[in-house]
Parts: sequence; structure tokens; C-alpha cells
Amino acid sequence: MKNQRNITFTISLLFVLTLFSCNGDKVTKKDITIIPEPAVIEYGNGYFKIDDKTLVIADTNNPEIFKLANTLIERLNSAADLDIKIKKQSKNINQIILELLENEDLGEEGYHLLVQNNIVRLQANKAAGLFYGIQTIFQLLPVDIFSYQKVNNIEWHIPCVEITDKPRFSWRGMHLDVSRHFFPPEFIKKYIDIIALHKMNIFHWHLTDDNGWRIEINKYPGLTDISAWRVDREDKHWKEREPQKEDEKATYGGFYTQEEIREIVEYAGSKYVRVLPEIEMPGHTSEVFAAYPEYSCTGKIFTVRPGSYWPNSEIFCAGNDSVFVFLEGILSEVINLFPFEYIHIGGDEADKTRWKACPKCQSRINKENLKDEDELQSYFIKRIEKYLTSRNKKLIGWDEILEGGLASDATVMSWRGLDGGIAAAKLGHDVIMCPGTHCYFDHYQADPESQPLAIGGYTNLKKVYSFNPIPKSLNKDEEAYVLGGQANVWTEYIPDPEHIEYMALPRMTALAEVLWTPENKRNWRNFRKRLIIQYERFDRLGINYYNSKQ
Ligand code: TNX
Repeated sequence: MKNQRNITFTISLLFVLTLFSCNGDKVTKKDITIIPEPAVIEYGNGYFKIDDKTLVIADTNNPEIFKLANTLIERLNSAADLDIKIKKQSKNINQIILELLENEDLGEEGYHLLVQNNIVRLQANKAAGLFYGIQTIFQLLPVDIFSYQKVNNIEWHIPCVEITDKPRFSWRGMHLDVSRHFFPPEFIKKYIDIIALHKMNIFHWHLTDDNGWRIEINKYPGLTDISAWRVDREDKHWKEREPQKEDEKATYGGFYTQEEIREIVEYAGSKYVRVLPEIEMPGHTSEVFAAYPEYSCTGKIFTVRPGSYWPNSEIFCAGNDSVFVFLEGILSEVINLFPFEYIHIGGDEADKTRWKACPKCQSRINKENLKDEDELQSYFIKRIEKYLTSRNKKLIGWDEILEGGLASDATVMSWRGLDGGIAAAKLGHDVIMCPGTHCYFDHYQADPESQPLAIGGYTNLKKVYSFNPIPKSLNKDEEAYVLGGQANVWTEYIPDPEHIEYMALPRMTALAEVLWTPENKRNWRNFRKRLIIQYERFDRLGINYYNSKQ
């Protein structure tokens, strides 16, 4: 009896093994074009074929998992023209299983994907990991899976591989300046799609700056009635734009309503992208004084600037308490719109000329025992941080917030090289690295002669790919403060969405690999080969890009 049971067991085990092992040609590295490159790939034999009988198995009682299963079948059923259903379980073996499984090694965003001839099993610790695993499945399929049209006469094969993958950094960001030029909500969603396609997870939304206020604030309607609009000088070079004349109407600009913002934030959430709003202060704020001149030092009325000016002298008065009431009123609405734990308050390039001459600012310096205007800026930021902390939010600022003393729990975004980030990490503060040298996608990406007009600089694809967010001068403990990196897309010279895509891609593709892939697995030559297929994906998705080879 015992023997018989053993035999039955052995036979069923053999049956299971042959069933689940991969048959067919050996899969090789060149068959796989995943970007960013996964941490670990093992190659099997043959492929899993998706057809109408394939089932997606997922916990349909869990709304988040059910939604993820839907994102998988929607693309399969549209581009691949299949009719795949989601089931909770099935005896059928032709299935793609999505499941949550406690596995600390995979962290918040990692996944494990096993593709065999008869079955695909995607496991993750958290839903975000399943989302990234699904992105990987799409990239294992023929590129036509990215097509908006139905594509017939294709075998939808997933090569047999085993992938264990998770990101190197938790902060993988893309910034976009919507003040210098305004871009419609539909494009913001497309930008978020592109972020998610690259397994990046932060959208830093630069919502306010001198050239236009872009977020509806119910308490202060002047911000969208007046500060969101400037005169149209689009036919002139950014630096040669005459200010608004007395008899002129400001017609160029726009803003996002709170309803649009809520929708965008929710949309981003469904793609595991968190939205970081930026409200600039104390500088880069002259547009505010077009509607509310009382919050500047001089009280003078300004018009919203249609182009550049330097330096940024028109900044919030730091000696006037009503400025803080105003800013807290704004931030209170911002906090209600954005669930992300961080709020970015800018802090960059504030010229202190007005503060030096302002009696209120000088009296604040005296009363608070501050040494100089740098310490006054630090006072300003610390006061705002106190408010944010009281509302359970964390403050992020550009590296200038180090000057005059860093607020106690502030996170620093290091843009003027890595030094600000290094200093902040050494002080025990979290840091996001986005140095102008490697992460400014408003800079030229090739010989300026061959490119549309840009702000200057030169950052080609290879340079972005060589970026390392961890400076050598940090020790192991300090390294841990570097949350990751991001690229910034300032739009003084970028007036429309196609141009944004052109400037962002493929440099963003390189940055995505820098921020996701283990450093020792990064390989420029191999990346360039995979890039060719990535371009085909962009083509299918209707995304513009610069056909860069270096
Ligand atoms: C500096 S980076 C700025 C922006 C400009 C950008 C142009 C930073 C924090 N401030 O206001 O748009 O340079 O590259």
C-alpha cells in the first residue's frame, strides 16, 4: 500500500515537472528587452503562449488586485485582440497568476515572475510590485502589445524566464514645470503614463512660478483670475519679451481646477505614481503679486511676466505675518488635494535685495535674533515646516534651503551639483539628487546646431546613463539618506507637449535604468541595443522622442 502510494506520488511529481518545466529553444539575453534592466533574470526554454483560453487568475475580492488584473487583460484584449477573462481560480493550466505573497526580500515595489510553458506566475509583496511585474510582462511580449490598434497575425509569446526584480532607489522622479508654459490635463496624464512605463514613481509638479500660477485655490481666486495669465509673446525669444503694456489683456496661460487635480492624482495613483506638488516660496513668486501685491515687500502691483528677468527680487515679505496666513491658506488646500506625504516649497534663487531694504524684514531679523537675510530665509522655511508638520506633511526644498540653517526634518533636492545633497546627508537629512550636470532635461541633448532652441547646457544620453546618485564622499550610513534621483524639465524653451516628450526621451529612459537597476548590471552598450526596441514602443504609443544614439 505504502509502495503504491509512493509510485503514484512519483508519477504525479514527474507529470507536474514535465508540465511546468519549459520546453523549446533556449531563451537568450538578446530575446529580452526590458527597460529598466531587471535585477536578476534567468533564461529558460521556449515560451508561454497567450490565447483566448488563457485565464488571468487573481483575487477578485481585492479591488486593487482586480484592477491590476484588468490593466493586464485590457491591453491583451485590445492590442492583441484576445478575449481573456479574470477568474479567482481555475483547474485549467493555461493561466497567468497574479498574487500577493509575503516576501520581504521583494520590498515595497519588487516582484518575482516565473514564466513557464503552461503557466505564468507573478508574485509580489505589495500591489505596486504586481504593477511593475505587469509592465515587465508587456515588455516580454512583441512590441505590438503597445499598439492602440488591434494587431492580428501575431503569436503572443512570453519567453520562459524567471525574473526577480526590485528597484535600487525608492525615489524615481520626473519633474515638470507647468508655469513657464501651461500644458493641458490630458498631457499631464500622458506624462504620468510615460513615467509609469519606465517604472518611475514620482511626478514632481512645479505648479507655481513667476510666469503663471497653475493651481486653483478657492480661498484666493485672484491667483487663477489674474496670476495664471500673461500676455502672449510666444513669437519672441524668452529673454526678449516685453512686459505687459497698460492697454493689453493677459490671454496666455491657464490653470488646473481642483477637480482636474483630484482626477490627475487618482489617475497617477492607479499607476503607482505619487504626485509631489510644488508651491514656490519665498522667491519665484512675482506672479502672485499681480493679484496680491500686499504680500511683497514693496506692495507694488506687478503684471505676470511673459519671459525671463533676473534676478528674482520680487519675493514674499518675510516680516509680514499676513504672508504666512496667506501661504497657510494656500497650503491647507494643497494638502487636501495631494495625499503624498511630501510638499515641495521651492526655496530656490530668492534674491534678498528687497529684504535688505524692507523695515518689516529687518525688524523680524532683530526680533528673532537672526544674523542676516540667509537666516531670515531659514526662519521663513522653518515656519512653513512647522505648519506642514502640524498637518502631517513633510517639507522638501531645493538645496538653497540649507543656507542659514536647515529646517529640522526637511528633505533636500540637490540641483546645484551634488554638494547640497552631500551636506544634507551628512547632517542626517534625506536627499534627492537631481544635479544640473546629469538631470536637467531642458539642456541640449546633442549638438545645438541640430536641435531646437534650448536653454543651454549639454547633457547627452550617455551622460545621463553615467549618473550615480550616490557620491563617493558619503559613507555607508550617509548613503542611506539618498532616497534616489529625478530629472527636471524646466519649460522656458519648451512651449508644447510634443517638445516636452522630445526633451525628456530617451534621456528619461536612461535615468529610469540608473534609478532602478543595480549599478553592477548597468551596461551602456547593451542599453543602446535595448533602446531600439524602446523606440518601437514609443512609436506604438504615439510618444515623441529624439532618436538619440549617444
Ligand atoms: C533654475 S533648478 C531654476 C529654474 C529654472 C532652471 C532652468 C531650480 C531650482 N531653479 O527656475 O527654470 O534653472 O534650467
